[in-house]
Amino acid sequence: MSSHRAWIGLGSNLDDPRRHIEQALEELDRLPLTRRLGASRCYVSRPLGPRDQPDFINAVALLETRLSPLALLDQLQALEQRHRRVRARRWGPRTLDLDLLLFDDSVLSLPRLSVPHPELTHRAFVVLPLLELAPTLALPDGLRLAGLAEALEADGLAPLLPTT
Ligand code: ROI
Repeated sequence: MSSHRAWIGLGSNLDDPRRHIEQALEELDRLPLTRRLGASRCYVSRPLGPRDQPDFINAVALLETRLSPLALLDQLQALEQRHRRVRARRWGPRTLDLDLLLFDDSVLSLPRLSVPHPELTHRAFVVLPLLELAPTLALPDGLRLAGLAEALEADGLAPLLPTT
């Protein structure tokens, strides 16, 4: 079975968000047939969508996995459930959101899964953590993420200082 590189976006804005993100980063490393190769810092970001909700903590992780994209998606959704994710309303607050952002250079358009993540290029809280980990990263169509960063920078995003 060949191994793949998968980029995961993490987000949380409920119930001690930083703890959810840090715990999820460890859990990603324990998924079957998977190890975590890296993670960005945690960033605090203003909510996109409805503004009457707490700020988010966002981060990005790079995995090496021998799971297929859909098997990985199943694992990510099970992990979200273990954090008692509740989908009270569309674009509302959540304890843990895990998005499969990129999977090798795959382009997938399946009922359950679109890769690259369709909103990826519009979201500073995804693009800037990705660039922190991989400054030369490009999308399957060749678009370099570094070229997007400037337009997104005014977006209310700041890295958190590490806790000791
Ligand atoms: N806003 C921010 N800043 N970060 C997120 O992870 C995030 N996730 C979402 C919505 C509600 C769209 N807004 C977000 O799903």
